[in-house]
Amino acid sequence: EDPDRLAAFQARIDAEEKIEPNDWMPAQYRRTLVRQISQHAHSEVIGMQPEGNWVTRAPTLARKAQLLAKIQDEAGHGLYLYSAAETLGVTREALYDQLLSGRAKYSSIFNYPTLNYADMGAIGWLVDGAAIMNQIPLCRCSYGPYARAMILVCKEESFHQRQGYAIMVAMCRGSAEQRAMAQDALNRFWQPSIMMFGPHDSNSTHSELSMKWKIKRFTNDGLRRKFIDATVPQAHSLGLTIPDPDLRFNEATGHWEHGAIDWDEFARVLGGDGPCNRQRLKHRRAAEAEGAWVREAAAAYAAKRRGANER
Ligand code: FAQ
Repeated sequence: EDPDRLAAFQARIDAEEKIEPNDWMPAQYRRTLVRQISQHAHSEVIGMQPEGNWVTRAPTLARKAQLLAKIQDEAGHGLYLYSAAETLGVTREALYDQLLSGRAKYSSIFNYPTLNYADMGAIGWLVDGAAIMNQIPLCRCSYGPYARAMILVCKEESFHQRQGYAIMVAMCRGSAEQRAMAQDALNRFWQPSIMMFGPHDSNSTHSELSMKWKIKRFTNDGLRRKFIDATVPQAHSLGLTIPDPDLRFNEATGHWEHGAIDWDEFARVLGGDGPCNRQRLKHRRAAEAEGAWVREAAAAYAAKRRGANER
């Protein structure tokens, strides 16, 4: 690529200018954004499934309505993000095909099962909590359409996080059995949640360039640390124990330090061999096939309307 154009592009990034769809951009900047935004969209779409598991078994009508609203928000985020990706010249159908064929990644977290209702609390509190920690800085991403999409998404995620924490509070104030369910949910979701931030910086392939181009504003370890610092006191105020015997507060740095992360498990999940990978994709493919008639009917109706307008 022309060095003068690259230098001018970097100067715009350094000056905090937003890059817009019709602006010149390096091919790799475009590729990185398509990859990250589409993986993010796929995560929202697949991310509906773990919670969908509990819609028919929510304990009260109000809790069912809240859960449905949250899941609908996730569908909306997915659609919004596919639209942001489309501004980079890729079609939604092509991205969807990558997901359904298993070529595209989506967040590792959604390959874990939801075994009890407290998991709805743990997902809101931890998974949405981690998602916001990662996504607030994305509101300042150098690519305009992604940055703007993140503003609405973050507002909704922050409501999701609060509803999750409220479920945890209710469970922890409940019976001994409910407190045990809350602890069990934390035990199962803690490690997968801190894995959401991705590999350590030393193993992160894309971080260096993404930081230089201000697609990412913080590194994976930087965000993981912010998340752990925010979440440990919340666990303590719930009366719960973080399932990490090596977790220590470092007085000198003012940060919590976590024990080793099971990167072998992370690699297995990314490689398609996590507890629910197959189930998640199977479900998504079935939904795609069963919804074909709706898309066909909508397309036929649109064509008919166009015909009527032309007459
Ligand atoms: N899972 O070089 P890096 C939500 C991949 S929030 C799967 O560090 P990068 C809301 C990575 O793609 C969840 N794959 O990569 C919700 C790359 O693979 P590739 C979604 C992972 O991009 C809540 C390779 O490893 N949020 O859905 C993961 O610089 C509740 C090397 O890694 C976003 O997507 C992982 N955890 O940093 C919904 C946020 N970590 O592409 C329902 C936007 C890494 O070379 C219920 N994304 N990989 O084959 C990002 O900020 C970044 O893409 C990172 C990874 C931080 C995820």
